[in-house]
Amino acid sequence: MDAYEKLVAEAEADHSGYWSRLAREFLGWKTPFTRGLDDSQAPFFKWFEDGTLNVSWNCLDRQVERGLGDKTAIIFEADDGQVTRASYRELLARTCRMANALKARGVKKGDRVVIYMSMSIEGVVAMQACARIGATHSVVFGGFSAQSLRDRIQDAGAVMVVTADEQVRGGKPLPLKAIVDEAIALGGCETVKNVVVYRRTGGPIGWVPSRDRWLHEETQGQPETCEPEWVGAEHPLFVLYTSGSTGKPKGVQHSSGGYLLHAALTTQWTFDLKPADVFWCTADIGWVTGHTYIAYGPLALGATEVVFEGVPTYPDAGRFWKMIQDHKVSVFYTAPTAIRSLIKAAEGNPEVHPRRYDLSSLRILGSVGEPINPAAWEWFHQHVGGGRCPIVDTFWQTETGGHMITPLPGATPLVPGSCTLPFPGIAAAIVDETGADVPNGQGGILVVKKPWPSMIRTIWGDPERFKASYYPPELKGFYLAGDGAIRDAKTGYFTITGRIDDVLNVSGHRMGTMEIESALVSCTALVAEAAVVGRPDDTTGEAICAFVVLKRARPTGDEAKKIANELRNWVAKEIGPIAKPKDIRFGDNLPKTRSGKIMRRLLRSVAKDEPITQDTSTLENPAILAQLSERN
Ligand code: 6R9
Repeated sequence: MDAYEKLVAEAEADHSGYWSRLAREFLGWKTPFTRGLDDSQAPFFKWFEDGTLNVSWNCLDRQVERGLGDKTAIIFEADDGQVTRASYRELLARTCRMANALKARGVKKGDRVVIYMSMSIEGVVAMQACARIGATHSVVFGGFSAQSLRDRIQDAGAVMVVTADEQVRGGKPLPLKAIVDEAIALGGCETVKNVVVYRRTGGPIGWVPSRDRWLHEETQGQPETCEPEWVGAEHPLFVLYTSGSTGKPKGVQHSSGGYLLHAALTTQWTFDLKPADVFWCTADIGWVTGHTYIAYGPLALGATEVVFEGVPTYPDAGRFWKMIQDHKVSVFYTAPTAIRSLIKAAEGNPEVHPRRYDLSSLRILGSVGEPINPAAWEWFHQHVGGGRCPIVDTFWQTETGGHMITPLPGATPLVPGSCTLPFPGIAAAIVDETGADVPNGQGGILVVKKPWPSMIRTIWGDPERFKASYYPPELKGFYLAGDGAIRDAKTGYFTITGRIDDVLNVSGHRMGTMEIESALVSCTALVAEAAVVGRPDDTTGEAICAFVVLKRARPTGDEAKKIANELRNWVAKEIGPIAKPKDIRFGDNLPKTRSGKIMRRLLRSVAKDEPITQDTSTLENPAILAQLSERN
């Protein structure tokens, strides 16, 4: 903790100088920067702006130059258990060939490339290849629907989509290319010149000869070297779409220099990474965790990492433990929702209990995506970590680029359920609605008082929304995270109390209630009105509960079940299966104030099957609550 305090003090004394020192230590620059933070156009902050670098050079060439060419960069385990490895030298060669292939198709610096891929070495290579030529990638999670994919392609104005024929999860092939075809057929994707397809399964797919290209044909004969495009530190490395409080997802734009610095730094410090470690982050590259802690951070440090195609429950719920054993994983980073479902599975079947496996290689455990409840923490600590591995509960967001509040293993004394203290240099604080500090022990709004290198730069194409979402005027120039938090009166430790906006967290996936509502009401044949709220769920953290008014009479019994199912499938088609409401209830109306506002706080109580104790005097139609309490 002394070392931690020292770093905190260094950052406090000279914020820009502290980050500049680390940017010089952790990254290789083509042209050194002369200035750290530029806040002249706040809240559009810039870091290391006159420096140039290349992210892929930092992740690959640099490792080869350091003598790590033969070190395994990626251990890939496919859904069916087949293992393939790529050394740093091989990863560099594959990245260069793909970069050359992209260039040959006219992709240039600043162009956007959408990546809609399975978890694979090729997925990481595609991201690195974009970085190499200065193209801005936008990875779309393979579980999103054609409609969602189309919206993202269109918003990003992508010139190319990189995809796979299919992905394999839990023994089943699932379409990817077919969904790209469907997305483009929806219209509005005229910017897309080529669709490049990685052959994963060889399953049947459609083909548009003027547009579609096989990745293996494109890369065949391409040179294994490719001069990196040296870009300014602020050059957009990627845009990643995430849910906000309105219906339209936000394209979170990240930089090259500042982002990579924090990716490398946090991977190093939060996971105390050592050269011999085998690091495994179980996230998908479609989420920010897969960007920072699979595609960039570990590679920027020359680490060996596991990349997994499949799901934790196939062929059985011992898969994670078996993989830790087989690959001698030493640092394991996963999500509370996975832990909770594996606890359930292990309780039901001793064969898949972690004690059946040799997990002695583990050194450090990590958690991300949602609050980890103390019971899950204890189980993870005891049964996975053998009571000896620190758990780093890392709080951060798509917008923050990397860890914000987290223990440092071996240093920070741990408290289950608390993400403990800010990462050195991150000015996290808790304030009230006016931006004034609240005392420890009292909850409030989580903010970050000073800019940091890996912060969101803007919302792609919508700087006004960026300002309004993250820098509301009443907060005096502090970054608004969108979460509530409380600090312990004695230790000052942070505990995140959950989102304070209309964003839900279901199995660690971020979803806007408005997004789901607009999907429901877009079913114009059936739905007149819909309101969506979250309710606590033992396994998924939060569950989606939708209250729906139909255009026809309120259904009951089997008819209600049937329509609820239709609507679930509709939402899956509009957004993706992850957005399917768990619970759909029908009413003749929704609880509204006399001025017509939906009273969501009442709906939240109804969703929880809680007795209504709140004030309902402003409610126009109190009888509706009993109706909405009926489950289908
Ligand atoms: C990395 C990631 C961000 C939201 C965030 C918060 C929740 C993430 C957490 C956590 C409590 C943690 N969250 N980590 N809550 N403890 N350790 O998950 O990014 O998908 O953008 O979600 O997730 O609510 O605001 P993202």
